[in-house]
Amino acid sequence: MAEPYYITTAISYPNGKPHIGHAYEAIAADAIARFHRQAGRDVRFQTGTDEHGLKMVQTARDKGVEVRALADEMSGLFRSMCDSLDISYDHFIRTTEPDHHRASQAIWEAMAANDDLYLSRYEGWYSVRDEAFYDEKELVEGEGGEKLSPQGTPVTWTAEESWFFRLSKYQQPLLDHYAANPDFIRPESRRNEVMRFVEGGLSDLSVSRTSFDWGVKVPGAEGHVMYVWVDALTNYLTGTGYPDAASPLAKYWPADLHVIGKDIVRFHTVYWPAFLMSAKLALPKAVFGHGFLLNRGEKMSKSVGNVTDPMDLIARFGVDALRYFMLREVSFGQDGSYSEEAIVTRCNADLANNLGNLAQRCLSIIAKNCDGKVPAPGESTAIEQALSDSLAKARTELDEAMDDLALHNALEAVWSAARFANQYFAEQAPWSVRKTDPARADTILYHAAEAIRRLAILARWAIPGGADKLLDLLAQAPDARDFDALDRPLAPGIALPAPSGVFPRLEMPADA
Ligand code: ME8
Repeated sequence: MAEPYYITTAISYPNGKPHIGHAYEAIAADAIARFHRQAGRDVRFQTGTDEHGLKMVQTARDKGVEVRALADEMSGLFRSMCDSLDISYDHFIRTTEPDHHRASQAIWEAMAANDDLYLSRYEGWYSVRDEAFYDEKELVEGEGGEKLSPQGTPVTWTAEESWFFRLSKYQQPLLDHYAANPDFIRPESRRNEVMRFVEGGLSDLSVSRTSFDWGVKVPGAEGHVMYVWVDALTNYLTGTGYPDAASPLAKYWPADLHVIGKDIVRFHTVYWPAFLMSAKLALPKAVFGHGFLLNRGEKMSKSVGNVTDPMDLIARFGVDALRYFMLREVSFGQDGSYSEEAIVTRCNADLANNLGNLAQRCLSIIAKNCDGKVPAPGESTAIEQALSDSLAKARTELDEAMDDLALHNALEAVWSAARFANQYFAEQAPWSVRKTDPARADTILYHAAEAIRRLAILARWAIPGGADKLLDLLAQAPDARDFDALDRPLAPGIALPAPSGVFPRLEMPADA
């Protein structure tokens, strides 16, 4: 039986349209999910929208619409963005769904049964933008002397009756967990930050609100809805059928990987494991906090007017180019910058001029000179062995890089073999060898086609559309596209469809 692998993205606030940061996270998590599927694992990949909380209530009020209507409309846009980006989610969760309310109430009751919830009064600072409570000592001063959260968002003084979670009780268990599981929080820099924060002491956490009713009702406490992060984090469990232990999805818990952005690492590595310990549930195996995507090095903001709609980039460059750029150009875990010129430069070099060009030239010679059939190779030489070795090395390095979640290095490993294959083709020049030694030309064309096949399989998790087109052009069956097919060489004699271009050359923007 295939080993289960459960991977999730954060669930996005549907208080506005998706932006490029949301697209980036979905692409990165999708690439990891597809990699594990290609490796033969039983993958479940979940994404979705986080629809409760004060931010949603206030945005709806400002727009003069019902909060449910806002959630419905925007959640639909997030789902279509995922579809347009070839995101292979198995489930798109919405926290307004009844099964999610049931799961959130179940974890609440489990925490209560462990004596970790008590009624008291909250008085302190709250940032609606971050949906987060802050200690006085964490606040910073704004330009006009006003108090701001450490993320630079406005805070308001809040005082209301609230249920509290005994977070303080979990300080030592959390530190013990981090120490025993060095890979629980990645990358390393974020792990250090979290450990320092927890070592500094944890206050109990206010986990219910009474000033609005858009949320999951607290069981047995009239007038209280859960603090949005309690229900939001529980989405990962809802997706595995919780609290139904007999659900066929229960095998996916604990999650193998939560992919999230750097701004919400604390929620996922302090609050979430503490809630799970309290409810006596297993902890996710790993949380990865990726960096932020910046527009030409600048933070995106509505006031600067540099918020990019991912749908515009897809329309302009195509899905493969956008996916390839984001995965290859950003060091996964660090902030990355994008611009139209950088996308064009990177994708033309690696997709159009390298892999695409190799495929185009090799397949059109086969179509013209070999009757459209994969030619039979004759005896190979040391250079063919070197080509095959470079592809085998790419596979090993790909596995190692993916173990470290170094997505950019994983692609670099594959493209290093692609460069070798291109050089092989250019130097062996089958179009000219054909005039004097047709059998040798067939050998070269065979090995080039086999290299394209292996490269397409090695790159498919990152650029599924283009890789599948290449494999279609090589007449490869759907069950011959996973990593185990790397060792089953191309069969000579099979008929190939008429070749066509796979990675178009992109045009530089006019003002570049
Ligand atoms: O935080 N670059 O939702 P969200 C890269 N609902 N990633 C970015 C980004 C950027 N410029 N801006 C945001 C929430 N993100 C909560 C999550 S999970 C139980 C609840 C990332 O819509 C951000 O870090 O504000 C987060 O991982 C995701 O987009 C959704 O952000």
